[in-house]
Amino acid sequence: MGRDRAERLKAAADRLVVVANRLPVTVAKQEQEWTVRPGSGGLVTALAPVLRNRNGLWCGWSGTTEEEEAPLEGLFGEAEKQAGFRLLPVTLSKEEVELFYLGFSNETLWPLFHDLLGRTHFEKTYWESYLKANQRYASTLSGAIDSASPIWVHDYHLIPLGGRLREGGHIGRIGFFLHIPFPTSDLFRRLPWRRQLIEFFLAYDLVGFQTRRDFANFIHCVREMLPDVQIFPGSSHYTILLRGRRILVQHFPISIDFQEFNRLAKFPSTQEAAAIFQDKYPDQKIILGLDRLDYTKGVVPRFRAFQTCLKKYPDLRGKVVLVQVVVPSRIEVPEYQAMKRELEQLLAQINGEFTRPGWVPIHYFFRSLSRLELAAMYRAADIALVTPIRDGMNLVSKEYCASSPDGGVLILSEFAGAAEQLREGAILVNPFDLDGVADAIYGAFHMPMEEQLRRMNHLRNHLRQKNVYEWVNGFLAALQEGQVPAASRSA
Ligand code: GDG
Repeated sequence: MGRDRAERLKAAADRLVVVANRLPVTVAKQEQEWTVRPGSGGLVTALAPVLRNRNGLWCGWSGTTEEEEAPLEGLFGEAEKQAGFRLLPVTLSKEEVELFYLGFSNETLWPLFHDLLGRTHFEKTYWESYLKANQRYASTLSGAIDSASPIWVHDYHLIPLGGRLREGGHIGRIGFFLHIPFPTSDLFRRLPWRRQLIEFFLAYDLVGFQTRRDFANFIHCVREMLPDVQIFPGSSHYTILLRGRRILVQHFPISIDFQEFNRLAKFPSTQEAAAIFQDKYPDQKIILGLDRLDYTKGVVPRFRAFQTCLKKYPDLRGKVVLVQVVVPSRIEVPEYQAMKRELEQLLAQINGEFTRPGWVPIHYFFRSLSRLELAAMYRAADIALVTPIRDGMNLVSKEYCASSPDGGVLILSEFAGAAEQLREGAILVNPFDLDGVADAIYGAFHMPMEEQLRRMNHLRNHLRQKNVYEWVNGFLAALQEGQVPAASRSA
């Protein structure tokens, strides 16, 4: 091998490419002028330093459509300088946004993978657009990166991307991480394109899931749909051999920047904002709900459980308040609008039933929060009520613990991926069991401070270790090595 070629390959292998549905910036048009704002959130924060160190590139949809003709080339210079890595935008057509993004991604895979068969739409045009859009991501990437660079693909919008990149001649390692749950084979089998989708998963070198349950479900589906593959279980992973290729399947529970939330919670400005917030609810314990507007987050059953609690335990009336923040999301989708209406009707009914002078049981905010507001709410809440009916992980539950150095109680759905890790310190509930959730609220209300601190310290110690940096490093190490030590392999 010539020296130049060897050097080129080394430089390419050192470079990290991340692909996600969206870029970590928001592009918007304000009064005829296009603007780019940096994005926030755990994934961006955790990946940014790695991308900076590894001459990185992040590829994703700009959020604009072809028809809008945003001058993207000239737009990202400043954002790239600030981020410290390259941004590679993919532009989708209006039709692709409807069929690929809102359609197959959010009306087919999202509900099916969250066990909601009744909400799942099976449309051939959605599937075709999904394939086409993934091809568009692949073509955009192939023209911009070296074929030897490692690539980390994120989430359900892009399952076919690895296969498409291989067809285009990519030789570097490609890993995939699924942020949402993977369903049981009984559910997955309903998908008309199930076999193709499983084959697409197996085009990667590494496939990562949030929990043990997710990867066990996936392995079960592979066994059922491709009886000829060889599967070797290990202690915390599986190795699949398919047509001479080795695919590693493992779980990597995503986490948060613990130190950042912990630090923010202790800032004087956060403590001040938290105290002002608490003063609005004198002599009441604050129960916090914070979720994107999404039917998987279980806000409607949560309201019903709170109603059950107020009926079952009248002594709590006037002494607790449920502060529910719903952050606008996918609001253009009719199902999300319907959910918002249902939620607001129920809210009016519960508040109508129980409000009395000086006390309103549910305080509802439909808006997003600044980081300071978020930190202050976490800090001020006596109880966090996190009850999704299904969730890949759920970062809110982890952020609440990191922001609660002085106690607080986490009530957590057993159907959130986070329950696998947080079961020892949290009170686990089945969100469909309204009485059970009501009892958990009552128990949390009366939990002595000593027990709160014992549980919370346990949760915080866990999250201090298992933070988002550990998650990034774990995934990238597995992607790089591509194999696990021989000792942990067994047939
Ligand atoms: C998917 C999976 C998985 C929310 N509102 C505001 C705000 N947030 C931040 C929270 C938290 C994040 O958004 C929400 O994360 P979740 O994990 O709870 O939920 P999804 O958005 O559904 O995420 C999920 C996750 O991917 C990661 O793999 O855990 O299961 O569904 O970080 O803090 N932040 C601010 N203002 C808000 O109004 N600043």
